[in-house]
Amino acid sequence: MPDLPILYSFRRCPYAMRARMALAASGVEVMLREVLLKDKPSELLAASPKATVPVLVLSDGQIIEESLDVMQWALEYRDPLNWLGGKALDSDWISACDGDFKHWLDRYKYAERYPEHTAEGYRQNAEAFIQRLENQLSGSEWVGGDAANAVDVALFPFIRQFAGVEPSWWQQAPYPKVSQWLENWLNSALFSAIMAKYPRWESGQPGERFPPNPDRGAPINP
Ligand SMILES: N[C@@H](CCC(=O)N[C@@H](CS)C(=O)NCC(=O)O)C(=O)O
Repeated sequence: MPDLPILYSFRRCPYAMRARMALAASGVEVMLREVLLKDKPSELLAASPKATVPVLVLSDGQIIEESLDVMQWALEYRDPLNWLGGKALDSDWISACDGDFKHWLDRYKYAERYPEHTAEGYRQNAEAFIQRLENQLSGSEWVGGDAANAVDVALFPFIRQFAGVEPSWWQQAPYPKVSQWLENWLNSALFSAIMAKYPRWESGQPGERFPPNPDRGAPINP
């Protein structure tokens, strides 16, 4: 077996999802090690003391420990869908998503941990970003323009999380364009491929090949 990069990942983590999507789209194979955030393996902590996922360990020992950097690395390696076009990963959309939007999303999702305000209040703050996205998607099918690119991919797992907090509210929320955009991603073969379930990684094991079926995981437009 070739010396593949190792990806420490957690299936439901939105940062890990965006990284897995870029890896799968690029067609690069890695050994995925599914971890539990509550009980991280010492190998992950040794590779990356900041202890967040995703972390990619390259065969030369280089550590890539930010999801956007994993995306950049994968897409620089191979970018068949031209997701990096126009320096997509430098987009203000991503900094707004990972900054303010994520801040309010966490409070909306775990409102009981932040009793100063109601879940609805947190949701309304998060909706400022969703409304901007709705306006953007009223002018083009994808955030990145006429075709999906890395900006769309980077945002998608977080919008999915937002929509999933109160699905019945989301279904009637006034964001038809965002809703359609989200459905496109949710129904994509690429998303199914990256959400394949893996057993928890056990120390001493190499990990599982990812994507699970490269023919499905490789270049698939949403
Ligand atoms: N800036 C990091 C954030 C990654 C992150 O916060 N991941 C979460 C899981 S979604 C994590 O690992 N948290 C550590 C923990 O829960 O212990 C990135 O983009 O990769």
